[in-house]
This record gives sequence, C-alpha cells and structure tokens, in this order.
Amino acid sequence: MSKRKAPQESPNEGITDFLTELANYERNVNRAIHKYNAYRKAASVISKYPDKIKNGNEAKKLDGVGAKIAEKIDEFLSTGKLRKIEKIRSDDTSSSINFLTRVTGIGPAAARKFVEEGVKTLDDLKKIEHKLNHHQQIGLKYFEDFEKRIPRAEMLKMQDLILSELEKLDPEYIGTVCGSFRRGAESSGDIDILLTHPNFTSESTKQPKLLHAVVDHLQGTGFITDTLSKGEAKFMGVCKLPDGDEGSDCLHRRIDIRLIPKDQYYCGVLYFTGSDIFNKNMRTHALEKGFTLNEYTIRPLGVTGVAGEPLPVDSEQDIFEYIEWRYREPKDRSE
Ligand code: DCT
Ligand code: MG
Repeated sequence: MSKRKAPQESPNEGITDFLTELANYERNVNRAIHKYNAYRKAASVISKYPDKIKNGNEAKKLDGVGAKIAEKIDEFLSTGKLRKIEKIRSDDTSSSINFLTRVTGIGPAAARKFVEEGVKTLDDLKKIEHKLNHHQQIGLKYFEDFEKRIPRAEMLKMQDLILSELEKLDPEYIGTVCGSFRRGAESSGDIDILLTHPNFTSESTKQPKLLHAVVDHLQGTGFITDTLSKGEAKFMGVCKLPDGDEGSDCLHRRIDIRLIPKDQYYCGVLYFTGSDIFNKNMRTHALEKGFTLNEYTIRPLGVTGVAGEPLPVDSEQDIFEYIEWRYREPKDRSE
C-alpha cells in the first residue's frame, strides 16, 4: 500500500488539494483516522463533480460534504487560502511529523516520537540510522525513489516480467497485479500482486513454500532487491527493472506479494483492486443486502446478525451478484 495518492485533475483541484492536505494532517499528526476518512471521502466526491463549485452550499449537496467542510470551502473560495492549513504548515512539529511519515516504515506514532527527540529531517534520520529498524532503513535508503509514482508503461513491463517468471516456475500459479494499476491508473504508487495456486485452499495446510519459491526466484533474477518483511502469506519488499538499453536507469519500487487460498482469491482480488473508497461503499451495500464482505470471504448474515459460512466464489462477478449490485469493471471502481 502506498502512502502518496495520485493527484486528481478536476475543476475543483484547489478544494480537493486542501482537503487531501487536511486528511493527511489528521492521519499523520493527530492519528484521527475518522477525520482522515471524512476528508478523503469529501475530496473524492468533489473530484468527480463536473462543475466548478461556487460556494459551500453547492458542495454540501454532495454525499460526504458536511457543514464544517462547506465552511472551509467558502473560506477558501473567498480568500484563496485556509487559515487552518497556513497554521499547520507553519507549525514545525506538525510539518516535521507529516514529513517523516513519508518514509516507509515510519508511521504517525514513530514520526511523533522522532520529532519529540529532535529528529526532523532526512539528514537527522541518517545520523541515527543505526537506531532505525530494517524497514525504516530501506525507506530512508530509497526515499527519493519511493516518492516518485510508477508510470503505467513501467507497471506493464513489471507485470510482464513477473507473470512470465511465474509461468517458468510453475505454470499453475495464478498472479494478478491489483491496486490502482488494475483500475487503469496512468501511474501507481506501488505494485500489489496477489498470488494463488490450485493446490492451495483454505482447507489445505499452510504452504509457505508457494510464496517463498516465487520471492526467492524473483530475487535470483535480480528483480527483487530488498526485503522489508517476509511471512508465509505476505512479502513486502523492493524491486527494480533491469536498466534500459538506452542507458535509462529504472528506480527502485515498492512491491507487495500476497499468497491467497484459491477459494478466497477473488475476494482478495476485489479488495486489493480497491479503491479503498470503493471497497467501503461496496461493503456498506453488502451489509444492506445482508452480507458481510472482507478481503477473504463473503458470508450471509443471519437474522441475529451472526455471519454464516463463506459463500463459494469463482470470480469477482459472483460477489457482485450475491449482493445484487451491477458489475463494475476495475476502471469504474474509483468510488
Ligand atoms: N485498500 C483498502 N483500504 C485501505 C488501504 C488499501 O481497501 N485502507 C485496498 C484498496 C487498494 C489496495 O488495497 C492497494 O492499496 P494502495 O496501494 O494504498 O492503493 P492504490 O489504489 O493501489 O493506490 P496507489 O497508486 O497510490 O498505490
Ligand atoms: Mg497500490
């Protein structure tokens, strides 16, 4: 999962930009995840709005825009700025915490701790490198690379490479590059790959080798360069395409690989394709129809609200059908 979201173009970019900045502030500095979600939801619905918003009242008609956000929109539209943002930006502690959370491996809590100890910049981090955990050290090492989004052309090359190596290793592997790439995004923050194998179901015993064989193989080819964490079901690490013939250097990229039992694969593909906002909306709709949906399964809810056994799923379409929702192609899943 990547920390930086792609900028969205819309006639209301000024508004969506300040809402995103407020969202990140609430998550990173205040650790107020509900406020973070509220600002992101508002930014998302406003980014889809085709007209240039003239005032807060107009925005308030949209689902997810409340009175407080409407007020901020009025302030922004009439003064061209927002006092709250000015204050956050000028506050040294807030801006340092916000900055440090851009290093992968440094979450809001660790960022605050560092700042309280006087560690506020990349140079400060380099001085205490021995005190960072392995994940944070890698985050620091590739900070500049990880800040850059991955162009779709490079994502396509990486997809080709990964899928052809899987095929060489064992043609029965099934792999899907999910995340924003699967939704058709022009650029992605990271690579999210799901992996399954017909021999591996939630009934069968754990098969750590199925994931490790892939990771070891991709390390052997030089594609995977670093490991952040490597469990039985989830690998988090760093990869890089070989440098181009024209001397073009490829950057190091964040890659996550997850091994999922075959019977849970399509709930996983659906979840990790996202977007996160689409997932929330789909789960809400599922609940209204009496189902509970997560990254593993879809289960019917009994009258008492207790979830039953997982329903059989052989495609993403099956999940949409259970909850009587029109099927949405990945490219139509931004919200
Ligand atoms: N996801 C989710 N809820 C979250 C985080 C992630 O449902 N809080 C799901 C949806 C997207 C998927 O996981 C991958 O996460 P990211 O990589 O963070 O999102 P992305 O859409 O791939 O965006 P990016 O291009 O920035 O990687
Ligand atoms: Mg992603």
